[in-house]
Amino acid sequence: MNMIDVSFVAEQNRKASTALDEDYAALGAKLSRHGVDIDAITSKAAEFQVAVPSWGTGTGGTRFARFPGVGEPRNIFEKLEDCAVINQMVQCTGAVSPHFPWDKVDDFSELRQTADALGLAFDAVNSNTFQDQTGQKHSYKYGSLTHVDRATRDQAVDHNLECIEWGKTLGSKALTVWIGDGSNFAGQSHFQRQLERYLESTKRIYAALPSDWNMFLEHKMFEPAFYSTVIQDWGSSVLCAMELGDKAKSLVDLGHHAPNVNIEMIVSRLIQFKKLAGFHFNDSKYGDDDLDSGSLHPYQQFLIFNELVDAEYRQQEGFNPAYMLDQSHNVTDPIESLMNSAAEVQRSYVKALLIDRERLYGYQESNDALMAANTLKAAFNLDVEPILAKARMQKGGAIDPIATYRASGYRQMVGEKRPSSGQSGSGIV
Ligand code: PSV
Ligand code: MN
Repeated sequence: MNMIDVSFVAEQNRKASTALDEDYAALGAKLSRHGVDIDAITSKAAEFQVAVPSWGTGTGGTRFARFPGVGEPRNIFEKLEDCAVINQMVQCTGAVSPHFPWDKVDDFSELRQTADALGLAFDAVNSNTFQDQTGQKHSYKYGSLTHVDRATRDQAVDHNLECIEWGKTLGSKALTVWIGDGSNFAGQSHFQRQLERYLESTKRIYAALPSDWNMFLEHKMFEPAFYSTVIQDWGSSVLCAMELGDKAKSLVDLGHHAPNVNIEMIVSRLIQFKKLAGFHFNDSKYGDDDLDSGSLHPYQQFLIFNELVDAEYRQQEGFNPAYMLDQSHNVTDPIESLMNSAAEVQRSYVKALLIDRERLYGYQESNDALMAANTLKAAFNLDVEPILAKARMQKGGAIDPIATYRASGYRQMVGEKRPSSGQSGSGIV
């Protein structure tokens, strides 16, 4: 089922198709001079997928304020409708990652059927033991999976187990575990005992994973704990993943590192040791800003994809990362930000496909630093928009997703249908 009239999208595309054909032919001619077949790259672009976080469809906020948008989704069913619009326009976001209990429903089979009808699947399920829920017996104020109190740890483990059960019904294949556990004062927590408790809890969760599932361990340097965080970096994350077993891997959220950290190198290390779970894509200036992917550091994102495409090119064993967005949209229409971000991630992938890899290896082997750097830049500097637009159009999406979405009047329509409930399942994240 399409949320926006298919003939309307076709009509919008018709207006832009002559210009696209011209641009595509020009780029095709340029690439063919370097022995690259543009149609082959477009087919790869068309296969690319990045999942959308259900919580990203609501307007985000900071700890100071949240400024709700018009027609925000009030429950997971409405979030799915918005995700279907995003996928209809960009055609590379066919899966949604749910967060529990924000997206908890009475009937998970019904939820799966609804998603099916909208042409959507479910990506990794996310547990939430960083907030207290109404009526919850034990508070997570001082931690969850690592809490000093066994009953609190049990409650957090049980929540992860129920997430797996719900995920099974939804067709998910992974559980993402991010905890806010840590400390705010030096001396507040015993680092080693705290990590021992983490391992004890996560081993119980790991034991409940179906055989074809993975467990993604997400690290984050700080926040909400500001002195120490239990899984603060990829080192702690990968050590724990190694301790747990093959199905446990490290998930890289781009905003969860110290400023200036060489994230692409972390990615390379994780690939080498078959421990790369995947990504939460976003961008950041200062910390975990959750800005739109590629909005500030498109070159960094491209360098990450250079590593990913290199692994693909060399057919690295066990390489199968999960791609997902994890952003907070405070001042934009979340649908627009998610469409734009998905396209930006896809753009990095396509540019990385265009790196002349054999030439790059040659420069690396002959210590030609300048030409190695220029080889990367040559691909990054290409305008690959015609490839992205063509891939979208061939699959029934929009040549210009933002313009088509705006012209469709979808936001105004849901604005009338969804009066504000005054609260939202997402928001200050
Ligand atoms: C934590 O900052 C995080 O990146 C985790 O992925 C959470 O699940 C998500 O944001 C939503 O709060
Ligand atoms: Mn994240």
